Amino acid sequence: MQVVQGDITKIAADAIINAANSSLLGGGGVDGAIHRAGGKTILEECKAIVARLGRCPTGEAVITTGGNLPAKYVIHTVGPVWNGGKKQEEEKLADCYTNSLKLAAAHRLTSIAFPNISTGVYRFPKEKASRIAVQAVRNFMQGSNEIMQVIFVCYDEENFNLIRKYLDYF
Ligand code: AR6
Repeated sequence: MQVVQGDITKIAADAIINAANSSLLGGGGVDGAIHRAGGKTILEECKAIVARLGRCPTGEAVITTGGNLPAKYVIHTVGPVWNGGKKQEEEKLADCYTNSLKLAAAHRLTSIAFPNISTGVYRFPKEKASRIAVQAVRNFMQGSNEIMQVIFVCYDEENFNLIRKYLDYF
């Protein structure tokens, strides 16, 4: 596991993870940036997934190609909206990381880049979210035979410092 500060749309990984919403139709934040940089094929693929499977539930993940991005694939996961912590927000956030990695493994993808899911518009406390992110990725790696390179791509310095702290800590 590694951490960098920067823009995830510039990362040439096998897959980058998108912090989407259940509609999979795009939005602001990292979702908006990925759709803008990746072009319309990503949105078309998302619409086809919703037509087939319905909206994407919180904590789950789906995969599309990377369109015009340097990444080969985009894994779209829906983070929980923070509502005080009594609505299974922590479990759902861990599910986002675990289910994204399961999907990546199923597609034989080995380099994966994550943003700080739910820590923007969805208001998840950054400290808690960083601990959950690092623990969920570590648990997945320890429990599977997959050899994966996971990079946390933090847009802001606060998240960068927190992820760095938890990478050292665990
Ligand atoms: N690269 C990496 N990280 C980024 C980038 C980027 N280009 N841009 C923003 N971030 P948010 P959420 C960081 O709000 O909280 C959307 O409208 C940002 O600093 O993008 O999961 C969706 O459609 C923050 O730390 O996602 C949903 O409706 C982190 O990405 C809703 O927002 C996540 O912030 C999802 O909310």
